[in-house]
Amino acid sequence: MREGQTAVIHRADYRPPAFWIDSVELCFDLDPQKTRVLNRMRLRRNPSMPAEALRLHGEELNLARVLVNGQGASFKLEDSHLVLENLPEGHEPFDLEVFTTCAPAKNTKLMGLYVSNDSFFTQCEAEGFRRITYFLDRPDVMATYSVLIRADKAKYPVLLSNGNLVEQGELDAGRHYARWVDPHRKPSYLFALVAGSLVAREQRITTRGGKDHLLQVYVRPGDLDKTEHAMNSLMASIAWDEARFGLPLDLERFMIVATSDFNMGAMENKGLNIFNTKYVLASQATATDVDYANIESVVGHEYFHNWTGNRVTCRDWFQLSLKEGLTVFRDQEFSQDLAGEPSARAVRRIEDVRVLRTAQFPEDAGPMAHPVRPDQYLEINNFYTVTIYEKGAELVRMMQTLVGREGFARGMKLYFERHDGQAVTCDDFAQAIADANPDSPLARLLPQFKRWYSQAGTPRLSARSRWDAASGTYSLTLSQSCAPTPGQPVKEPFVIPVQLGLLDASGAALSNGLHVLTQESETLTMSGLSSEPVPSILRGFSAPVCLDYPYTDAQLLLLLAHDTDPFNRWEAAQRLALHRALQAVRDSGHVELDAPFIEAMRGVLRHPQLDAAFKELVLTLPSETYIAEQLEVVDPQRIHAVREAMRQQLATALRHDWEWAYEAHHDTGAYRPDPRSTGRRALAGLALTHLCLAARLSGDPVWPGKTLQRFKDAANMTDRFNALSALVTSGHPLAAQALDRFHGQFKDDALVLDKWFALQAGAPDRGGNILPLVKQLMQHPDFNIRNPNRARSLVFSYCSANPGAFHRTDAAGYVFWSDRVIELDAINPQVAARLARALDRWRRLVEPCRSAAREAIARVAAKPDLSNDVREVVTRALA
Ligand code: 0A1
Ligand code: ZN
Repeated sequence: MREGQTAVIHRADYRPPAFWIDSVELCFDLDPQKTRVLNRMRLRRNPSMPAEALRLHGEELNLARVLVNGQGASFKLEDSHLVLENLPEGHEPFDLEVFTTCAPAKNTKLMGLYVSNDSFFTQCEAEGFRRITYFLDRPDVMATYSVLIRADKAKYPVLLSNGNLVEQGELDAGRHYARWVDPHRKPSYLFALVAGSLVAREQRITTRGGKDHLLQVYVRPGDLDKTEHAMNSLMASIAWDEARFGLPLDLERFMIVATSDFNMGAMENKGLNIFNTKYVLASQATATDVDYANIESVVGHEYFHNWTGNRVTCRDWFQLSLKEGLTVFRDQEFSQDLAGEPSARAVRRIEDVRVLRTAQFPEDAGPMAHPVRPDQYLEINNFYTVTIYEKGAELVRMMQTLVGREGFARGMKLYFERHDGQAVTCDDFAQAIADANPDSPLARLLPQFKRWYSQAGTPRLSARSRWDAASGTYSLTLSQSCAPTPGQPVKEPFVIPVQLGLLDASGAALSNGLHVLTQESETLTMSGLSSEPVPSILRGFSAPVCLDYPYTDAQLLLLLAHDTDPFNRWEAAQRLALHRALQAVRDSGHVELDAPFIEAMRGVLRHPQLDAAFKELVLTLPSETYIAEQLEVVDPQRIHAVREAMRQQLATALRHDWEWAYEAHHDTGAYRPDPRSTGRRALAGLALTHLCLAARLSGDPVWPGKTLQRFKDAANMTDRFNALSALVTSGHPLAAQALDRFHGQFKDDALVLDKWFALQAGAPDRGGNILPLVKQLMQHPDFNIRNPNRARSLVFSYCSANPGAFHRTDAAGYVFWSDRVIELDAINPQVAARLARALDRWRRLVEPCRSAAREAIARVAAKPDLSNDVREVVTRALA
């Protein structure tokens, strides 16, 4: 093993720590080049563990001094550990003082203490605290923190850490200090420090219990007018968690700070959440409706972690989904509750399921497939995945389905009664939910239900029906199976809650109920029916499975027209489109959409009762990635061509309907990001795209001209960006001037520039034009690969989100990918490893793509000194 490389870590090897750290006093002298960190800890031996040496984690630190109880002590430095062997015996507490320095300005990994735009930020989850000081950097070691920060006052007027500000004042030489004390014990991954020239929006609130709190959203000067939505989202989150789960805000002060250099979305540090600016800053001029919705859910997510993650945390990182799956479930419920009406809730649900199916299902079928509670990892940063988050949330959702909404709230209450202040496991959570609902199917089936945590892979749920007209008997056989995943050749049956409805031939509802499938195969029988019913299976997407039922077009059209379950209504349309797309892909790419399909789409578009948001979802074809997932051999270019041809035909055939839709929905009045107006803007945007596509074929200049005008006159970013996107995706010549104008107008707004890069890199490929454009944009003065948002907007938008352009038969896309993975790995391994995953599904690619992709992965794998992050991804891909 090379230096810095570590071995695989196994869940089965978990051992409690040999020492506890009860309290920590940290003193920071901030300097971008050389920050001094004095760390005074109070430790004691863990009485339930045999005596052994203390091994503290540390990375890229310069060690200056170690004192035990105030005396110089002997120590060793051993592969990223500070080892102390001769510590006081017995179980009395002792003091350990460690003095180190680090170099925040050189920290391009953005883990630990780093500098962004001349301010200091920290990121400690999962293992960043060890880059700040030597520590037992593991989540089951919880301590109280007192933090003294000293820094130049002019450069860093604001000094923040977790908890309460207890003292501040002036020092010599233009420096000042602040002392923060966090009253809550916490693991090191929740530590945070911020110092810089920042301003805050403030809000004082009184919560239900009569307690006063100060809420603050810190941003760079100039961005204050973009913080209102984040603050509103925070207040809504606080109110929601009290109302739905009885969980109050337990802090006097709750702070959010935004930074434009951040590896992920945001981080739930106790009382001091640090956010990617993308999930804080919004104004109608610069942010789209999607941005507004994302801010609401990420602010909610981080706030909800205050209980699910912070008050009760994870015993070890294999339990990550304990906090992430549960907190995603909570943020999804929050967004649904805020959406209000059932149809708006359904829109949220459909959006969540779309993410699950286009991102998590492929992960679960690829080389990085892992259980929601993994058994092993090389680099924990690689496990902040859609499986841990989104599939984890589906597991929690199934538990709620099995115990009911009230039963679930009862389970949560018991979970906190039992485990507040502890570091626990996924088993502990499931046990609490089951124990609070002893008569529920969950309690009865708990050991089997927990297979969802231990077995990877997406189960396949097959349904087959039989109709006996003579006796009026209908039977439905449900069977389950799950393909092998790495290290798990055989799977045991899951507990699958199947929400099931039946419709009669006229579309009227016959029945609706929950069937809990536990066997490999079970048959349900209904008698006394006068005609063969149509099944509506897996309503609301009641389990994260792949449903296989041989629906006929007639059945799907009936469901689309009449199902009372909006999810399955949408699903029926997706299946109709998917059948046609798959047929065309198999049929050498030839598509000719049939009249019944087009009429069904017209019927939805013109429907007098359906919401605009729902129509937009129905009229959006399944993604290229989702289509690809249904195929054994994937030809991304052909899939792209088929989907584009289908879009083109929908554009032309429904041209008058799109015109009507645009005219009827585009004027949404004063900007408000509520579900109704958001849906109207989304549908108007989809209409414009189709109108520009139709014009492309007919050569008619009217709609592209109108679109350009719309782009110029738009009163908000959603409308402006939708118009720009319509011109760019239809490949219209007017796109060039619109893009220039957009750049000129927003060149000083980093988040808007990200959209500008992403739109171009994600545009439909026409004759191989996207890769040269991406390369050219890499030379643009505004491009900077060190900034994760910017790297994602250009490089990821091309490699991970534009399959038709990326999978070139000349392999140039893959060569570009391997160059970028290697380049990024030297800067920021976490971001590099995410990019490395763009080729996860290479084995399914059609030749010559398959061989070329393998070669590109092998090229990365052969590079000496790869980070653990990238090494794990490429090794698994080639295994
Ligand atoms: N816990 C955060 C996600 C997060 C994880 C790792 C990070 O840095 C490597 C940053 C954030 C969340 O779920 O929001
Ligand atoms: Zn989270």
